[in-house]
Amino acid sequence: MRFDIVTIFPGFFASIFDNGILRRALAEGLVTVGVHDLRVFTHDRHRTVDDRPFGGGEGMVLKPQPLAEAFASLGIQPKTERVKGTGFSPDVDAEIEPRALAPEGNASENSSPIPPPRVILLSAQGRPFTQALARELAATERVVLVCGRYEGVDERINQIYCDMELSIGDYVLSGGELAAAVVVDATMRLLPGVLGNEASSEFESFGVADAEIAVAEDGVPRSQHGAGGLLDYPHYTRPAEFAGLRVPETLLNGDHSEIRRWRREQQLRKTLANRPDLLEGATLSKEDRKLLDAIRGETE
Ligand code: 6GU
Repeated sequence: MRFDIVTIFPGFFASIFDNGILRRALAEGLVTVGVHDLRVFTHDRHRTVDDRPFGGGEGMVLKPQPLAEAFASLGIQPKTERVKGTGFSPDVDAEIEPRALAPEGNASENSSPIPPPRVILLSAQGRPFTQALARELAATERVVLVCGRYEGVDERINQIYCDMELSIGDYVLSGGELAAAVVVDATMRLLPGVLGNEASSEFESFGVADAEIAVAEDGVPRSQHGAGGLLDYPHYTRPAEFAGLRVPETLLNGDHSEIRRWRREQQLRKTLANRPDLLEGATLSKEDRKLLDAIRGETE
């Protein structure tokens, strides 16, 4: 999978891609990221990327021309000219800063139809980014992320090129860079082989709910959180006693069905306390509902 990020702060991403799971995935060629400096596509002495808003008001707006040229250099056509199955021209690599690039792994040079890239504008006005959407993107060959800045991006860019406008939450960031990093992280960790500890066959169909893939071979549910799911249960590691607090006895006993029940109850408790809104969309068994009623009764 390949991400292309268009930004006026290319340096922002260095530390993000230089650490942890992302670094390993890049080094192993499981994913490729190109970071593209929008100022490269300006032609004036001051490398101007923004201008004042028509109609007046605060702040500056990203000009359409540098963005249009950035798209062209990436082989991204206007939506109306994208032909299904043709994808993008693979010779875009010449335009990409080598620093941000992993070695080309399985570049798609075969003749099979390449799905068209998803072009995403990151802005506080976007639809919410969710685990379900991360799964959708993980099944996409190529994702282009456009980082908004200032007061916004000329709306014609959104109209002409962008398949979707995404927000990472109900707060205002000073730019889309942090959001782009969030989208890349959440998406690439779902790619087969990236986390290293799951059988890739489990991930062949990305449409499955987290709950369905969350049971490990020993029958103990794995850590999980996702769309349609509950919040995760609490985790403990050694020592069994720390600062006078003992790890719950259930986790020390090795009774897997008891552990499963304990974790499910903790998930219900945590979700009820922190995200009661998730309970409406969650798949709950009869036992779950009974437990929930009991937990609700405790606090009254
Ligand atoms: Cl994607 N951009 C900005 N500027 N603010 C945000 C956001 C994105 N998502 C939440 N707030």
